[in-house]
Amino acid sequence: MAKEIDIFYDVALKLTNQAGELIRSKVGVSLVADLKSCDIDLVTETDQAVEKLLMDGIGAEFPSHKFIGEETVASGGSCNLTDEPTWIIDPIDGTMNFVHAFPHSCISLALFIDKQPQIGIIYNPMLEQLFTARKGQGAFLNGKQIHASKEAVLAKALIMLENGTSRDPEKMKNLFINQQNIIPKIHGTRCLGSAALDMAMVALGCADAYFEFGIHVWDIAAGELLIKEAGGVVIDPSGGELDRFSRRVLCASTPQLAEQITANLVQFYPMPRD
Ligand code: LIP
Repeated sequence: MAKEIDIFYDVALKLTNQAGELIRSKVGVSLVADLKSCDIDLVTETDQAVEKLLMDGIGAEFPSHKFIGEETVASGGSCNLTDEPTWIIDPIDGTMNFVHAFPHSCISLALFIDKQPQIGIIYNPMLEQLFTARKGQGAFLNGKQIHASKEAVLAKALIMLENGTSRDPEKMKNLFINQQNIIPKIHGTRCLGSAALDMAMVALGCADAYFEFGIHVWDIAAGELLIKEAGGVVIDPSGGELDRFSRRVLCASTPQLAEQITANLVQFYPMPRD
């Protein structure tokens, strides 16, 4: 199976680079964005074209493989993970950034087999940042191994915090309460506008944690393996095991830091699940 996964990885990487060229060619072009769940949840033709390029390319090489893609699910496609080899794809994570030519968007692509992540790829084509991870083989940025920080003290933590793509009043109220609770107790927060790139910063060791209520499985699928292979933890924000379809995630450099963040969070349970 290891040899097969090598082949899956090589094909995925080739297609990701092609998709990156497509994204680069469209940056700054006056893009027409359609609205999804609200006026800050955007999708462009490039999101859809990238997802099609990846799915068509992988499907041509491996016809039995399954897919969970953000834009395919948005059009009524399946969001069901089985034991079959399944690619979980966010074609452009940070579509709002892409529309504004703010250079923090990425392709997020993960392969799951028997419901376990085997490959994680997060590629920001605007800044040429290629984050990769293979199960049991470490995490890398542009081929150089990376490691999560060893930060275990909340007061010294730099935490990635997103405003999200929802206007839901209850969700926004929870976001503001958690910001008020946690910001006075830490070094600071940063917001990239992309869940996958936030997770890449934790794997890179330049941020110590990230949490968000309201993400989707395609936002976190690649980042989960990247952080775990970099030595960090990815769990449910209440402290339990990650539930990939619950639309909740907490990532941290160490279990000790994760525990302190959990103790300071007011929990929120986005519905519906993925
Ligand atoms: C989203 C980001 C948003 C973040 C969400 C998701 P999308 O990506 O734009 O900042 O909070 O978790 O990652 O919807 O543009 O692919």
